[in-house]
Amino acid sequence: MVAPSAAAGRDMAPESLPLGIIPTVDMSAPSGRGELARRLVRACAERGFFKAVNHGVPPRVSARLDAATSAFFARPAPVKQAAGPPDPLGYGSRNIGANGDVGELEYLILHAQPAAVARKAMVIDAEDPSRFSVAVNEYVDAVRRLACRVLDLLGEGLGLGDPTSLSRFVSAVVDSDSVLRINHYPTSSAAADVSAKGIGFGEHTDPQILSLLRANDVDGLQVLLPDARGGSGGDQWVQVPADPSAFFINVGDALQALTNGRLVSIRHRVMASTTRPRLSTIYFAAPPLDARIAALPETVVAGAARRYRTFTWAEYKKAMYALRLSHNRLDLFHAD
Ligand code: GA4
Repeated sequence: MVAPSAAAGRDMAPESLPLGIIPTVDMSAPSGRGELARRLVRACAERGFFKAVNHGVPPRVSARLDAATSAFFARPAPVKQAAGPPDPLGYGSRNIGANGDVGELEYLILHAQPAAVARKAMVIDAEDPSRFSVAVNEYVDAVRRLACRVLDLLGEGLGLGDPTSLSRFVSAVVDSDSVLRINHYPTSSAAADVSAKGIGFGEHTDPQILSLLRANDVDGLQVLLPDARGGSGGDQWVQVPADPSAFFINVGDALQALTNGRLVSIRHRVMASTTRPRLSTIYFAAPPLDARIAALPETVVAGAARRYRTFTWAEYKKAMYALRLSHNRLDLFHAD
């Protein structure tokens, strides 16, 4: 990787600065909204992800959720199991999905919708369910706002006639199919399970529109960067250094389809740490079940073909639950 030099930084417009392997985007837009929109498009087109700083999600909202979820993971196993099995939402341990994928973690997947959260909260925090619901709902409101802001900026940067065309897929509260996933990777002794080979969560792309991940200060997230040198060295797994104050935001399969492949859904995985537990929280911004996913006309470059056939989010989910974690499921939706 070639780091941008200070001299280059002084003379160049921010959008033409080298992206760096892990593009960092200051969401407070010190160089103006247009620059921010262009930089986000570049990051999502060339890398499929970026690190968002000054993102506007209040630290106390994140801290309150982390306290609630850490308290849950500290409960005895039978109490946690009462919030499972993950069918597909709920508490789960080691098993990921229904098709044999296994990871070194326990997790909680919640439908990010107040009525669903309230139902689960009765099992998760029977003593004071509203304590849990309030923490989750506040967090979901804040990250949904951030997701919509990013999508509006991407809409602007992509030159969409209606720049809100993307955020409208994920802004609904009641019809939302968005999910909140909290992953707890316990300390693992490498000797304890040699078969796991250090994989905390196996490689995959996220199926939804946009994923917003925040984690504690324990490394583990890795992204697969396409070989920039044209095939000589192959794709490379790159470690994303932890930063609890930032959000790591990635493009999902549905956003790749909506932009005809202009924005790319990146493959990523989590390697388990052997020394300290990792806690991560991911908001998967998804469309309503009946939403039709088709390339927005402005993203289909003149003369180019549509890469994917139109599908509904419900159809895509059916395929995703039928396949293994690492499957390249968008391949099934290629236009003929
Ligand atoms: C990957 C992204 C999210 O964690 C998730 C996962 C889901 C699950 O754990 O139930 C899936 C996986 C994810 C895609 C393929 C299927 C479904 C596990 C699996 C093997 C919650 C999601 O939406 O898709």
